[in-house]
Amino acid sequence: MSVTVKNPGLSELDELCIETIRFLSMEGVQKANAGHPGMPMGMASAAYVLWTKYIKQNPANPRWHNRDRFVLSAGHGSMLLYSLLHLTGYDITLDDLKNFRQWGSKTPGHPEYEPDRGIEVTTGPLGQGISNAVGMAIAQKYMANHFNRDGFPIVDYNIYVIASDGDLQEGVASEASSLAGHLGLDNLIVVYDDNHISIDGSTDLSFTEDRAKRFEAYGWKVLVVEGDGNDMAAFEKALKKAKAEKQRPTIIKFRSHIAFGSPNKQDTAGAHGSPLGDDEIKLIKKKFGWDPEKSFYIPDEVKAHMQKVQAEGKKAQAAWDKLFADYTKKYPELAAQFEDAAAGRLPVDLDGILPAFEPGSSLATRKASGKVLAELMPKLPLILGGSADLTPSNNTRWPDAKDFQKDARDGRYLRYGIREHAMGAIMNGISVSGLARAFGGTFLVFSDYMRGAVRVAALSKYPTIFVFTHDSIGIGEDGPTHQPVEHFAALRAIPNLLVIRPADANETAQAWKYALEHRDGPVALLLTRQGCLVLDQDKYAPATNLSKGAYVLWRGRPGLASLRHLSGEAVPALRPAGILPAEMNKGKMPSPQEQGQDALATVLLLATGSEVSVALGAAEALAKEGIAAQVVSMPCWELFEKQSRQYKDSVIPPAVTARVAVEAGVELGWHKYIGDKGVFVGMSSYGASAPGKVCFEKYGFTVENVVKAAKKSIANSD
Ligand SMILES: Cc1ncc(C[n+]2csc(CCOP(=O)(O)OP(=O)(O)O)c2C)c(N)n1
Ligand SMILES: [Mg+2]
Repeated sequence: MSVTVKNPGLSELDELCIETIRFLSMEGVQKANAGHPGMPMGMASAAYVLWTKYIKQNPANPRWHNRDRFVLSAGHGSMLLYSLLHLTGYDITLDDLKNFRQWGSKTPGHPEYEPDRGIEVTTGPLGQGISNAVGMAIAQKYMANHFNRDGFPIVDYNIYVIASDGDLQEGVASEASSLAGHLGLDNLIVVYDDNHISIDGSTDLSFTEDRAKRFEAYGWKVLVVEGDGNDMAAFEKALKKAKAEKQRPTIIKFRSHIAFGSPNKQDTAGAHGSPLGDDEIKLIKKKFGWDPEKSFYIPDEVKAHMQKVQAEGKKAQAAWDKLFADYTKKYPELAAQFEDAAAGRLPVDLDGILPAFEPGSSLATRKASGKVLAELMPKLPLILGGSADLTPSNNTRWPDAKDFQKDARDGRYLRYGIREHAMGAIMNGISVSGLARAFGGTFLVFSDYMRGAVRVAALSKYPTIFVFTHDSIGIGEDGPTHQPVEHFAALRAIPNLLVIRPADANETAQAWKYALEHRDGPVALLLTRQGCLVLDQDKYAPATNLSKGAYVLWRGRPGLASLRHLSGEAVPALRPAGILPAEMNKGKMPSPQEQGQDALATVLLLATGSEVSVALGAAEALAKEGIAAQVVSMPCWELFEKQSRQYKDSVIPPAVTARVAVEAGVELGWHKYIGDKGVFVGMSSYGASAPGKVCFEKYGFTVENVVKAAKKSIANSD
């Protein structure tokens, strides 16, 4: 096959490799009859050079910690990444390329997080990838400072990104890039595919600001590569400059042409998201001197050349392994910490350090969370905290926390600024770094602003911890703009996201324990602004039950004396049916059976968070009237759903159809638990501008109203 070398910086073999990448990409899309051929064709040269000459990687061990990270932020160009992965020997076969976008294939329409196959993050929702990369760069800087010692650059890698017009237009990328500039993340190199085209047509339709000046203003180094997307001499010059930069992140504004080489489709929006068509593909192949009848064809010399990446990768990792072995001898504790973190092990047993909160007092769960972090964070050096400019409200900063800044890479508290969406995406980037994890706070109502990142975390099972405080109308005077009502339901609707809304301080401690030990996806902690009574764990079921998602907290029985939390008197509570003695109140209370009581309550009161105390008050009032109410704390629906049928039936007995749910949010979802005869005490409109207590009263979160609801539900059930 004859190839004309016309591009600076490329050999004949390079040209052939690039053409192979282009053609595999367009053919994958054609075979699937869906996808995005234009971007891979336009960026094939740059991606090839980056991938084969700059990115440090070991295809035999895609998780090798010291690899460079590559993020295809323009995830619609996934065939570009899959072609590179296949040609350099990752676990993507030629058949996988032919099965692009098919059910169960390793080559989904957009890259989905698969670190064992070289997919560093899920991309496709534009703006997420480049923002994840900022988190990856932060994590690299922090860990380099933490682990590296003189002569031992254990953590020493860069983050490379290919981003498109859409990436740069998205607000999340602006937020993240602004922060990256502020933090001087010189380990971040973005190649911007400046192809002047997006779906609607020319970028002149909507995107005319000076992107170079914009990034300069963010504090980035900006380099420009002109030409047709194939001047690799100029591109390499830029890459070298970017690598040498020691103060700022770099963006290379790289002029390219969508669907490069296509006689009829190049530079058209039509090449963005539709197959080029068999005839056009033949024309392209002919133009480049390829046999138009051969498809998914990889010349032997291309195979051999691109597989050299494997040998180089093995060599690079072997050198690092040797370095790490010496490091282990010299710094055994650090090396052990590194290995624990890489294996996902926490350095301490959390049970030994979780604070216990004394019953009887009132403490906002956000404040309890702050106290938990104060105990835990000094012992968890690879967890990075932060807030989107609500630190004093979110209580996310622990007493000896140090800020992460350009001149303080040993800090691990991130000042995200008022950039919720970027915070979400950056935390995701930190959480896939392999060693570090992130949590960060904002008000629950602003979870909407970061929902895009929360969803990707859930889809990809990133272990990010989202801290959402001020979780209801209980926040009071700020009014309906700041009072979440639909947000519990909105977050619970996201599959794989554990939404935990603890009832008091001790449940909050257990929620943190669960979140930190849970590595198989993100967790959202929903915390109150206002005080919540700290429940007596000797009297009620212990907060360790939180791990089951929902549990029987207490059951009133007819004629029971006042509860201590309301009246100061101590009273025995009943152990509910189906709960084993060991799981109950440290074995102090006799079971209903032992007491000769009927095992079933008359009515169930289900509640979460700050409304659990209201439900307890109502249960007591009902008990005085001779009605046995079973109070169920339900901090995490998702965990409850994972329990056995038997357990679930013991907590919410099917035979008890009189049920009330109390939650300061919308009803959506609750019918599953309260059924047709149940009554929901919650919100059906936005809140109001008034003190929190007043809001609680006006919207019916009172003992009297819950008692009324219980009686109504009992009447419904008769
Ligand atoms: C958040 C988000 N909004 C919309 C889309 C749908 N979409 C996919 S690519 C694209 C824009 C394409 O333009 P560009 O980013 O310049 O990519 P190119 O066509 O140059 O490859 C859009 C709107 C998306 N993937 N993510
Ligand atoms: Mg474009």
